[in-house]
Amino acid sequence: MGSNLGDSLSTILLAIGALEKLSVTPLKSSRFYSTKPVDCPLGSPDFINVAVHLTVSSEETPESLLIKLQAIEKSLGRQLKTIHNEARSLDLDLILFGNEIRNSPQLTLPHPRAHFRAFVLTPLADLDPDLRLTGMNETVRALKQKCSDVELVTIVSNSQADYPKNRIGG
Ligand code: PH2
Ligand code: MG
Ligand code: MG
Repeated sequence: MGSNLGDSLSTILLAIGALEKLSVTPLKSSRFYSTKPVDCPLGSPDFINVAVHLTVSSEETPESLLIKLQAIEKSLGRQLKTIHNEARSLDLDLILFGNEIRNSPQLTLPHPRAHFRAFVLTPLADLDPDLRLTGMNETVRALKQKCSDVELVTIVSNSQADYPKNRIGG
């Protein structure tokens, strides 16, 4: 998830709380990262990026989950966009859903740009460095090491990231 508009830290914490309700096991969160905007309009604010892992109920599909993610985005102030990658209060992207593959206009799984974006791979590697995005040979740790923009991702200070439920990998 990402936010670069408004009180991003509060928004992200509220989003994690909402996502926790969709998970049948305790939600796992990465550390919180401050990241430089990638492919965004000039002068865009920095983002906070976080990755979370949920275990959804057996009836949940990528499509049904996406609808719920979009509802959470909307409830936390996401506006309809007018400019490509303009600043947004909250972006909840599905990176991976088990081994599901999708190529529809609504949804591409795994996320089509996750494997080369440090702002995705760095939090993802917190959750599971040995994870392989479906269809990829390399682990997220290896992909992250190959990222040229990896230096543009910094860990938000512990005081801010110290959300009570913020756990790495468990
Ligand atoms: N999301 C984008 C485009 N660029 N850059 C950063 N640093 N973080 C993001 O979450 C992000 C981005 C499209 O959704
Ligand atoms: Mg996105
Ligand atoms: Mg999105």
